[in-house]
Amino acid sequence: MSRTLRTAPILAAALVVVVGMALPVLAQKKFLEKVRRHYQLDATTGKCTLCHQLQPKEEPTKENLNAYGKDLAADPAIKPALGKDDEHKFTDDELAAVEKAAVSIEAKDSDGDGATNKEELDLGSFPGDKASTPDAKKLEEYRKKAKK
Ligand SMILES: [Ca+2]
Repeated sequence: MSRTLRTAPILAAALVVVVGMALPVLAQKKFLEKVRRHYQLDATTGKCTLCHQLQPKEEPTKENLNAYGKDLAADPAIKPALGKDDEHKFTDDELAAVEKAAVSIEAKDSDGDGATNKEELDLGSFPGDKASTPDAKKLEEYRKKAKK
């Protein structure tokens, strides 16, 4: 085997890594981090599909936001953080705007499944997916506690 043939797969792999890093699709990863920390989300809901409706291998973009992602993007509080495509350039204020928008839509039921966004985030279901709802009993207990 020639030297060129042996190094080709390595070069190809390196190229995939470089191209992968350059894609703007991860621009809003910092948004997710912010929301994940605020609600102390675990790996179940603290991921891209919190705000995006994704087909297998599909990357999160502003075109495939789910109901919760759309409400978040439409909230006036998030404005300062929108329109940037480099996650490294978000200021603390801009990221605080994302958190503010998330809090501002807490009482909404984005996916229309009967549980508010906050209830879903606190109970570990997806606020943007109608098929994902909090356990009825847990939701009842949660609401009783919230009233106290
Ligand atoms: Ca809901």
